[in-house]
Amino acid sequence: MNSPDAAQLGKRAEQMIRTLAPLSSEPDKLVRLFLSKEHRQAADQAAVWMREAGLDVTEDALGTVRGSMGKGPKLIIGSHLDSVVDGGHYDGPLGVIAAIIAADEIKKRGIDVAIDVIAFGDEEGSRFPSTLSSSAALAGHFEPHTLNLMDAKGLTFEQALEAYGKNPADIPKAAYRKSEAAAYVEVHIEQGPRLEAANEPLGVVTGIVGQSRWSTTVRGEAGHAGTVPMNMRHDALLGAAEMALAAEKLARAFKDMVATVGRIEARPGATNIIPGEVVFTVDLRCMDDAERRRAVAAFEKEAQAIAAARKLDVKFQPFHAIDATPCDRRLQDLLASAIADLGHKPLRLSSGAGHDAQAMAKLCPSAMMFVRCRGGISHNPAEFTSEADMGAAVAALIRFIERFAARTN
Ligand code: HGY
Ligand code: MN
Ligand code: MN
Repeated sequence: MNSPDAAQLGKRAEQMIRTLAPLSSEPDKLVRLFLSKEHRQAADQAAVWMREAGLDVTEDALGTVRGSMGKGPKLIIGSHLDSVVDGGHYDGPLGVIAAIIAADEIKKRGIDVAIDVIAFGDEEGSRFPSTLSSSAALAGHFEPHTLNLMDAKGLTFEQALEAYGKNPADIPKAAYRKSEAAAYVEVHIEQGPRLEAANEPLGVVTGIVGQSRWSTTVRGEAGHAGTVPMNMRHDALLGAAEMALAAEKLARAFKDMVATVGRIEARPGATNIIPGEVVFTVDLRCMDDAERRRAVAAFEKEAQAIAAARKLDVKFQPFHAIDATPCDRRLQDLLASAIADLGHKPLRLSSGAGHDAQAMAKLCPSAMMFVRCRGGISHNPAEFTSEADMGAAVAALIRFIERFAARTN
């Protein structure tokens, strides 16, 4: 039986992407939140594909689906099924689908290697203000306070788990022992423009950016929009706006730093009321952790000065911080050799996006393969990766597994 070529692998991947695409809580945009009905449907579909590939399928206390083959320390390959609100169809699912197809092919070729294929459910943190919770559980560092986090409807993480049919007391059982995990590899769209600019379909990730995320609450004084003179106002929104611009200015001043105010809410939120309270989020990223921490401190100082000048009150509520994570050098080189075996030039590049590989790196050597995406667009319904590039990625992953197996057998 001859093995499928990259074009056939890409066609199969695209069919699977299309199968998952409609699993969304909204009819006209992709919204697939952790522990939602749509997560359940996507997890069930991934389990069907894993079984069809001959894998033994289990599901852990966070809803992570695991398809296993072989005995001994596992080569863990996976990514996430959850999406951002109004996201694209490749961010996450491509990595799960590539792992399933590759495991299927490896099994068919009779190559002796122990693999766990993983479909995580909470990488984006779109429902609860936590990210990477399911991969953190697998890597043995799930933080119990996560259980008390609330979603937009006031449901706690713990209540949502129970509604999904899980017992939070079982979370520790999801963790691998270090001796059970040989390595973790993740295939993911680049979500940036560098592979396209280099006219290369695949790249090897050298490291994943460090992140700090917090919410900032600015309190002033609500008042009548028509009767309070400008010089007597304590307008929380204008204070927040000045702080948002300060975050931008900071990021521009530091090398390789980005800062984003992605969400802002003015209360009470009426046209004719001066906002008395504003809450906004900041997402600040940098490959240099010391610089990132310096920038967070500088922002807080600047925000307090702005608040003092406007007679406002300001509070900061950090909710996510993760250090920059270098990818394992040997796995990088093995990925680069596999990509080169297919005749492509393996570009090495860092990731400005966070990934489950960051959480898994605390368990075992971890690495990532990037796949070109059109215009580098992601977290946007226009996100797109061609069948040809997906085929190249799956073929390179299969080649990587063959090299990995040869190295360890
Ligand atoms: O936000 C990120 O970096 C990732 O897409 N969750
Ligand atoms: Mn994402
Ligand atoms: Mn992702």
